[in-house]
Amino acid sequence: MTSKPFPQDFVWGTATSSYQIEGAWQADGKGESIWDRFAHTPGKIMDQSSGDVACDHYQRWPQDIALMKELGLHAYRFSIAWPRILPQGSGAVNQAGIGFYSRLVDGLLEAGIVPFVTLYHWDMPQALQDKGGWPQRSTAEAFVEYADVISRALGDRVKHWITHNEPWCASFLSYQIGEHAPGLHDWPAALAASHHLLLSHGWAVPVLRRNSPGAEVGITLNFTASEIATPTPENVVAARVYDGYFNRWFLDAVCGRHYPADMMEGYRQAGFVPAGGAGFIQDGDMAAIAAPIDFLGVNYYTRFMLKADGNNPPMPADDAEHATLPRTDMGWEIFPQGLYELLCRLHFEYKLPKLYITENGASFADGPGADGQVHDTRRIDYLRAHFDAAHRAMKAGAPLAGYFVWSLMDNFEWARGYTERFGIVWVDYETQERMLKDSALWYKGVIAANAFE
Ligand code: IFM
Repeated sequence: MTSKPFPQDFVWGTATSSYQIEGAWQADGKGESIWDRFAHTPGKIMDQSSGDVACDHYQRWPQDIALMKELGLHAYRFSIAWPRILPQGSGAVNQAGIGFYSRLVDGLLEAGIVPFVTLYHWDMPQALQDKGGWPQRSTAEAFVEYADVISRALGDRVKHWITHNEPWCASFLSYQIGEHAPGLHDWPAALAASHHLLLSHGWAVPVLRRNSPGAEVGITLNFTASEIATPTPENVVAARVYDGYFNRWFLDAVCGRHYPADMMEGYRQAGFVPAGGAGFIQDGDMAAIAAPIDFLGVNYYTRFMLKADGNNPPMPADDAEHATLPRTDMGWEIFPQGLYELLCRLHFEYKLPKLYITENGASFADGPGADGQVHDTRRIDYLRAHFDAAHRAMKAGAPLAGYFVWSLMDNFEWARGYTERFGIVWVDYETQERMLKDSALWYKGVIAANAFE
């Protein structure tokens, strides 16, 4: 096999998020988040679990940094729990929460690991949801206050900021599909939420730049390949619509192309936005959302196989019959070619200045075997195939600057609780012991060589 080298300054990292790993849900003045409330509501989480303890990273972060160092990671992407900083969402600041992240950042820098900080990975203060949450414009205003407070505190040391993680999840998955907190089934609310998430991003960008001189600022979007088996005209439209719903709605807005006209029209026809126009969009909003970014964070896992469904406008249906690729434990088809095509598309069609893969990885349940080790070869195969796709896209010109494997360690997988394991580090939730899986050792080798085979 030939060795595939990456550029000298390529950033190799791993990613996590606050609610998924920290635990300590009530510690040191933290406010309740929408995920605390949601997970504590019976029936919402598959295994009836919550992030109350999770990986106890709030206590064990020095040990977790030591693991990162052992792997030779260049960078670590984590998120800040907004309710630790502003327990009520705005107003009173909780210095103990700031202190936690300040120590974490210092610890990372001492270990030679660059912090990539995400401001919002879904754990909004419940107090803001009580006032309506993301469908309300005031939540975007509160977010900017939060961005200001935390970037004033950390902006001297943190030089990579991500405003939001996967606004599709924070809006449609949460307010329309109802699988994530706060668990609503309301299309108009989801559309307004998506707009206010993006607006809060656009408003926060100049604030982050002001408080963190020289920093790189971006946003992370999640993308899925929208595939069809048979290219009938109806199916081609179905794929385009799904791409509009999941990908273009966010990407076009951030890139200054406004919301896609075809999607807006579809939503109008379905009655999700009023005939007179989307009332949640005010003058100047689209320009604010299009604030220039230094990079786009790309999260990619899988493809969706789709077919037209005339009974369910404007959404297509799953084409389960043709979704025949091998799957991860999430049930997601393994489709590395989609990552190659995505990175090329972002480069050639959207001309983005810089890309980081801020998440990519696989859930496989493999645990310790007879020898006590975790031989997660399927995860290694998954990562290798996706590294290869990224490598090919870079050869084609995509400005990919780094890759963050999801996830550093097994953690709370949202509505699926602890039933899924995405980590390259095994976590024993009884003892909180951590153990490097084979994939972590393999990744360590990739980082050391700056190449893979
Ligand atoms: O665990 C999540 C993460 O929080 C956001 N992106 C997808 C991951 C796997 O589902």
